[in-house]
Amino acid sequence: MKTRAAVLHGQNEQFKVQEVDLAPPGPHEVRVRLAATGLCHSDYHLVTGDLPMPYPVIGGHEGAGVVEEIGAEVASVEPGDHVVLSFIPACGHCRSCAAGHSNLCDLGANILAGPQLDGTYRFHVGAQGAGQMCLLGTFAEHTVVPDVSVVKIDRSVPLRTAALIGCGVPTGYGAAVNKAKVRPGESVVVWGAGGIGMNAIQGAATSGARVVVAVEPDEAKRKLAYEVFGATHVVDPSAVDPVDAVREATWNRGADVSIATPGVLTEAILAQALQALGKGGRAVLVAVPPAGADHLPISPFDVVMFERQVLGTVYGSSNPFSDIPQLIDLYQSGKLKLDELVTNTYSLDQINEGYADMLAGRNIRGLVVLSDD
Ligand code: CXF
Ligand code: ZN
Repeated sequence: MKTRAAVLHGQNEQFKVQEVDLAPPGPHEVRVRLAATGLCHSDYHLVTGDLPMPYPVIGGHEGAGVVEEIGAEVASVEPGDHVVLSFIPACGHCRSCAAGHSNLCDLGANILAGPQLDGTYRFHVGAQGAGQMCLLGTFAEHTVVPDVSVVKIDRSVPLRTAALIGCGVPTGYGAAVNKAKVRPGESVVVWGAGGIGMNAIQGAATSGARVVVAVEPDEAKRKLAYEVFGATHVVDPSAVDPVDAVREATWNRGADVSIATPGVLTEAILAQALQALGKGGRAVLVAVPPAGADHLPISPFDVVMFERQVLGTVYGSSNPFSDIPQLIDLYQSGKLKLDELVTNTYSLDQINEGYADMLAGRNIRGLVVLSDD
């Protein structure tokens, strides 16, 4: 079939919205009509090359939609089912999945390769195969993805809201809840209050953190972090030294937990996130480091003598098949804020405008609406 997609043809180019060919789903694959997709910074890393993928590539890895067709041997969903797309597939059987760490599923090794799991392309631009970001390619009206990348959800959830649970929400919320395991009374600092950081803030707040410091240069984001998502302190790092501000907010102890979520994990922010730690503090690194970054600016002596920990997390250390439905339950019971994350909506044709807004700091999450579902 023909569909429309935002295709990236080369480094530092814009997404080109164009008609593309989409092959039918193969065995263990499903075709999804997408309702909406979020504009995550990671797709912009495809533009800069911080995340290397072969071009052409269909961007997008945060989306939700309706299953239209299933390939052979698909048993988990049927046409008409509503699904959130998981940016890491979860096979359920590999050692990581079996141990309850599906975010580390062995199939995750393929998410930046381009083609589907069998090595062939579902999307073609003319005669050329086009890869799919994270096997998904949600910057498209329709896509074909592995069945282990779709999580069935209840039809009562608006799909535009559910799309956010594909990446930003579990990544940020899970960084606080699953990886840092924030405990009541702890002090948490979150670096960046964008699509990931705002969810880390709400994860820390709902876990009972006594202090939640949001370090964010943009005033509108600071205001939302404080008024809506549960930050107790907000800091403009262009006006004051954020490490000093964290010490002040924590009775000079430093943070128990420091979560780094900026669009790009620069060495300067990374150094501040580590310096803000108190004794026994846990730093949780979420953001994608720039290509070539190869060391952590923390003294091994401090790691030993103050028992500081530096932890990485991907997908908020979530298990998509259990955590995505659980996040939806939390949203439906009023315990998780999602609608407030969407700052602007766009059509697919406006996708480059959406990224310009993100880069200018105007978006928490920009959402591209792809259908009326
Ligand atoms: C990223 C992590 C690196 C691969 C692509 C997705 N996470 C969230 O955006
Ligand atoms: Zn993402």
